[in-house]
Amino acid sequence: VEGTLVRKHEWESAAKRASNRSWDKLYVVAREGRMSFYKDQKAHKASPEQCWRGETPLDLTGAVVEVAANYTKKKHVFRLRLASGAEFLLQAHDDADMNRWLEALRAR
Ligand code: I3P
Repeated sequence: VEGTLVRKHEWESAAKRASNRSWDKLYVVAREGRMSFYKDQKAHKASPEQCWRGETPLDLTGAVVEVAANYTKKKHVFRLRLASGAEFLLQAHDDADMNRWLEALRAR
């Protein structure tokens, strides 16, 4: 699954709040148990191995996704919690788009 999402990093690990907490609009590709972020679709096509800001792709093994019901500042936001304890909020385009991501990420 791939597409544009707006991302906020909330937790580095279960005990450490993320330091960079701004929302970033990114192109997201989830496949083969990994989630990678790119500046835009063009950047992904040009060099799929080179992620945004040199980030390492997220390991989705054991990851959990849920609608971020307690986050009320934005709509269509879901939470991604990794096995490492890291946590992200991801804002989809609309509810249908959010459900598409939730289904795809749960189906892995
Ligand atoms: C963050 C930015 C986020 C905000 C976050 C801020 O500041 O304003 O939008 O999260 O609040 O720290 P900066 O852009 O300077 O990094 P919300 O949109 O959820 O309020 P937070 O630290 O309370 O998470």
